[in-house]
Amino acid sequence: MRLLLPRLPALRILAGCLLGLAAARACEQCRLSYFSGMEAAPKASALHPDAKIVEYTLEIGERTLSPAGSPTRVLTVNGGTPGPVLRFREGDVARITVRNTFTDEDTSIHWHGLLVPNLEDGVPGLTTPRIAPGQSRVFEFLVKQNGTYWYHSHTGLQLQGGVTGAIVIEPKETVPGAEHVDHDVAILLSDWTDEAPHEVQRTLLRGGDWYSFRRGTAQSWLGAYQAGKLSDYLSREKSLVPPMDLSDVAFDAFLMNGQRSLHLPGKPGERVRVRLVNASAATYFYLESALGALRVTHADGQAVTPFDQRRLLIAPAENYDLVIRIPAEGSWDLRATAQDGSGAVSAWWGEGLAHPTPAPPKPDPYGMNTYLRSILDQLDPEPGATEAERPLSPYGKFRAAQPHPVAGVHRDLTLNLTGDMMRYEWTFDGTLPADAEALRLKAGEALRVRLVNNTMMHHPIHFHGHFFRLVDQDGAAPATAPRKHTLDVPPMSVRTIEFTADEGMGDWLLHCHLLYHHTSGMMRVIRVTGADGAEPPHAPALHQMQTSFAWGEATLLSNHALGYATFQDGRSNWTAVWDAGLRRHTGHEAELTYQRWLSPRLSVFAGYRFDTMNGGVDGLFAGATYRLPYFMDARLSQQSGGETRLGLMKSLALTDRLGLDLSVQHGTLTGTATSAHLRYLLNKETSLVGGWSSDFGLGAGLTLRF
Ligand SMILES: [Cu+2]
Repeated sequence: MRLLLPRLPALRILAGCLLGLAAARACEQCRLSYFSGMEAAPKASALHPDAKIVEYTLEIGERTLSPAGSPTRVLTVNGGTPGPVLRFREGDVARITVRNTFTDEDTSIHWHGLLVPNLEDGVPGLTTPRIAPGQSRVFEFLVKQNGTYWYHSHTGLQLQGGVTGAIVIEPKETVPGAEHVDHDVAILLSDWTDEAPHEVQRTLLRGGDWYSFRRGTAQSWLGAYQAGKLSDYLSREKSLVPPMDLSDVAFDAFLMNGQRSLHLPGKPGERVRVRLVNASAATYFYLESALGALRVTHADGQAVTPFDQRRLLIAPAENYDLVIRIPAEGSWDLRATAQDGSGAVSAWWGEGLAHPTPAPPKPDPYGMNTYLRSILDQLDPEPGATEAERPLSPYGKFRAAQPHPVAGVHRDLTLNLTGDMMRYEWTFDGTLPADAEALRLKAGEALRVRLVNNTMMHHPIHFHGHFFRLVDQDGAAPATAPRKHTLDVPPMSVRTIEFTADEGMGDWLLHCHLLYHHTSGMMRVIRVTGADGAEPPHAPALHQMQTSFAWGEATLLSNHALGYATFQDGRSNWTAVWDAGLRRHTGHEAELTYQRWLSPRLSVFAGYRFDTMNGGVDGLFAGATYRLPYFMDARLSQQSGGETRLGLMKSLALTDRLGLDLSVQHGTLTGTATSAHLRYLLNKETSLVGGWSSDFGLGAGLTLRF
């Protein structure tokens, strides 16, 4: 066993990690010299000397504010969230100074939906130098489009913290036939949590049902039984399909322009252009108004032939322009309701009697099959089909006001949207960004991408620096297909997009705009080479995100104390577990392990065990875990000294608060041990526990999560 040690996967992987780290450092160095070379090249103001220069300064910092009602740390742009609306006219040169006033955090700003040179795209480390604390960077680019867009930090989770704002670009000339409006207002939708965003991500990674419990969408045996869906619940568990979720996180408030309710100016009979941007980190909204169907004039900044939609689904990072008319009497709202039904926020126009918009029907947590069927029906609608109760994005109604043919050589690519809900890992093609090759495309080449969503969640996919257009089901792409920067791909369905790599050489990011999916790995770099295949003047780099987190749990019962602590980095976990009797002669057992996940179902591990229970001995061990149907976990290990152990574990959600943990384990030297414990969720950190184990007997106590 001792001789085997250097061959243990743990050590080999550790060595690989260290080499990888060195390579990444070297790569960062070459990227820095590339950046300094690029910064020296002529800027937009020199290239377009006749253009008007419009300047802004954005100061990124932090303040104590109360977005959800109680004081908390908020990340701000010029002292508030959202930041100022940046207004331009098509043809201007934008010169924006971004100043980082944080004491210990980098920052960045990405211009979402704007066609800018690669260096100005704002993805730190990938396209643009990161902005260190106390430093500034001046962005300069030609504004070569019009419409509504937005900006946000692309560093870590700063978008969730509040670093965002709207961009409004007027057309160069008045558009013939454009609807006249009396007011023009930008509304930024966001989701707010008083928890630190880093803590949200840690909570998602550690697993458990805390957020779905808070949203009231947690599934359980009792809930399924009461809904008459027990057989659906069991067949889902049997085939290891995670519960469908319309959201991952539970939020404390939904906001419009940082407020829980907005009152906007306007007189009876006036018309208002509403520029809605979904700047939330993780929330899809249904937009609806008591005034009647919404008149949609632009999607993702692009003019569409105006159409009406009663309930408009807006994905994170998408934006729509609407035109509303203020009625003669009363106060009317435009309501944005979180798709999961967990909250809403409204903007109001007019004075007098309030006319609130009724809430859309709440989703049924057990209605997964109905929802999936409704998605299929909507993607392939019967002629004359009416708007669904819970509609998808109205892409079928989009007709671009101006045709935009995609030219160039076509290449086809399929990108699978993949996820491991249990470990909260979201990816493309099941590959983490660090292990993925950049997708290569020659300048001028057109790529058609089939986005195949193999998960039970919606994903809003955003491509940097380019517009793409939606190709319909049969692959035909009429020139009136809308151009978009962000596209919702519903659960278990396919959407196809195409675009031409015509915005310059360089690395461009393609990612899911659910922030916690993006940070967990649902991103890919598209590397545009020269038309002749010449490489960009820098080595491929990564848009790096924090991948390491730690958490644990300690349970103190009247008869024994047990728990674990783990440090996770990507697909690796370093874990300590312990279980010790509190009465005499009951012994203890502890393990230190390195575990590596090979697939969502399979992991291998190796470690050292300290064991004084049931004739156990100390020694090295190695083994594997495998997830069986019904989310039952099997664990097989072989220890030096001859102990072979097989364990089976299963957790049952009896109600949304009450769980039952069952385990049985057999060791060739230590015999059979069984246990059954009930857990009652008190709050995020604490549960009451009570039960029986063959090693320690009956006991009750408390679990603390940290
Ligand atoms: Cu996603």
